[in-house]
Amino acid sequence: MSLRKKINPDKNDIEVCVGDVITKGKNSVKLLKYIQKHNIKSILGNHEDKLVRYLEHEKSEKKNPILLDDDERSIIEKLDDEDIKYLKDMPLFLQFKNIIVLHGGIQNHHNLNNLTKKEKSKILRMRYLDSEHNFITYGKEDKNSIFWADIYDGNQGFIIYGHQWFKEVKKNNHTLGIDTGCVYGNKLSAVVFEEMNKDNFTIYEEQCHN
Ligand SMILES: [Mn+2]
Repeated sequence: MSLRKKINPDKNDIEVCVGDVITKGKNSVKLLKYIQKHNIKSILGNHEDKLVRYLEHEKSEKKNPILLDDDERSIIEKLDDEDIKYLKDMPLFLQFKNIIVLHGGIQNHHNLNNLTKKEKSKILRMRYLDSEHNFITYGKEDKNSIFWADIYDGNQGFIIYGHQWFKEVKKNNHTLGIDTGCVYGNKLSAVVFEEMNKDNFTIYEEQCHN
């Protein structure tokens, strides 16, 4: 809320979160209601994806294969139909002219308009690639691993992403990583584009406390 105060968006602005708006603090449901109330969009993060998949499995008679932690369970209990619809409607990515917002990352051979189920799952979770540019699962990276944005060639557009946090906004030629670890006591960051021009942006930041 204090970061939005600094930015002072007007009603013609489009506000977009980079996903994982829930399970990253004590006020997940409050935040979910806040962004709906203020007409803020969010693309899908892996944390929303997990809850949405859990809810899908709940419709079946079979035992739910997705295990929730205490926080996730308490969130699910508090969601109303509108919250669930908002979560289920979160898109994998949003595109504004040449600017694309997605959660994790992409590889140079990905085509955002023609993705397999497996590729969609990777886009939500991508961090590091190995020396042959293969996806590495979380925790398996080593000193030879390559962060996806460091080799992305821009063929799908200029990408704004979250998922991996950095002390400062991570700037590459064709990407901006704007998760700056608010929940870990660092700061919350936003990038504001003028006229949807990828070369005309300002970064706003708010130090997080506690
Ligand atoms: Mn994530």
